[in-house]
Amino acid sequence: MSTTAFYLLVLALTVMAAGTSLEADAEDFNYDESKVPAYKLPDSLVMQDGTPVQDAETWTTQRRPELLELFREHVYGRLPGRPEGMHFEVAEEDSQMLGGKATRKKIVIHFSDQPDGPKLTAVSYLPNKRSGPVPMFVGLRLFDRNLEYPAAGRHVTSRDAETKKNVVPTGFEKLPGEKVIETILDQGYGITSLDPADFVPDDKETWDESLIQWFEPEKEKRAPDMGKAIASWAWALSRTLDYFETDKDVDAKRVIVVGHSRMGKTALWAGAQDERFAIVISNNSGCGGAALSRRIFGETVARINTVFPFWFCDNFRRYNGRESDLPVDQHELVALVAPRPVYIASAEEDGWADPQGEFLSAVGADPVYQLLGVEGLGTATLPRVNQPIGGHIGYHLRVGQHALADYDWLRYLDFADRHLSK
Ligand code: GTR
Repeated sequence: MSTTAFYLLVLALTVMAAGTSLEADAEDFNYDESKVPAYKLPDSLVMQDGTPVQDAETWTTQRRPELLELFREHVYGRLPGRPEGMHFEVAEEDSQMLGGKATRKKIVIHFSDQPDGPKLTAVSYLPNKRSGPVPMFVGLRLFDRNLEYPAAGRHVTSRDAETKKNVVPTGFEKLPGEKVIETILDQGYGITSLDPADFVPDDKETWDESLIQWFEPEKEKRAPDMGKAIASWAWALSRTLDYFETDKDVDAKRVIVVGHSRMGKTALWAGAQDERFAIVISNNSGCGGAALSRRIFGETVARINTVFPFWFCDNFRRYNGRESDLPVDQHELVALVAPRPVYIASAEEDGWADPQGEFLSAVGADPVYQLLGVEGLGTATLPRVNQPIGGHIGYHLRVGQHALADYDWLRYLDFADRHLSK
């Protein structure tokens, strides 16, 4: 065989192998702990040039900014900051929601001074029983804002019986989600939800016909470290926090950013970058969220970049099948929240998101919390199911499937009560 023919054969085999493994069903990925490769995590407390980080000052002024840059450059991408001319409009306010218990506000966040420029609508529920500004949960798709009576976002990834494929959640299960919202309000918190469809849709076909074109209209000019969907969703959470700073009903110093699954990845990235978020909560965030990439358990970097090519920056694709070359791993994303409280939650039957890998990220972030003088997770042993643990790093492994369930919400309320004086 000639050299050219040999290379063509190798190329064809590689393409075929990639095609089969990446489009294969989730079942074909590794769920066997004994098959997790040996790996060495980057040390959060060592600078890229090898200098050890021995005090809080070095962490805050050197290592933290260095890690943020690495995540921007290699994983989530960069976006501009707060835009000039941004302004807010309370488009609707109804104080008779949920049987008179809640006020709903629809807030239009205009990203420019042009009335028909890019914008999004945030929907907030505030408890009417309040004596001052309330602490606020905020996230994307936390409830269906089109319903009169909001159902908390409980989207469950289900499995199609015939094709055996995971069905990507698009809607909300109208389960007792209302109850959760009522409980949140009864405990004195507000809740705000954004819809990605407003500004960068969670859709492979249309994501680009959006705010992305406002960030950089010319495709050819888009750098491989330009932020895409997850970066834009996180950006929008920070813009919503800009709004909270102007709302007298909201305590902008007690805002809790929370998200499930892809929006859990987003909550972590938003909270890592924007230190104004008081608490960060990642629910079943998995690959590109809390789960360690190097474990290659469940969803992999190659798979996520292939099926969702619009979530992370293009540079992240360099690590398809080369997780160990990443200059960071996800425990360092959790560590970027320190010393603020962070909660990582997993579900027992959610192998795709690698519960053990999510737990190990929390363990891996612990030394940074200790360096900063607060109690982090405090253990390296995976707790039993439904056994919340931790100090400023909270963790639980819930029984059941991939979902943002009532059990999770109740733990987040406990955690917020513990860490935010009301
Ligand atoms: C899956 C994806 C996961 C997770 C999940 C979800 O299809 O592979 O990374 O984000 O969707 O958002 O529910």
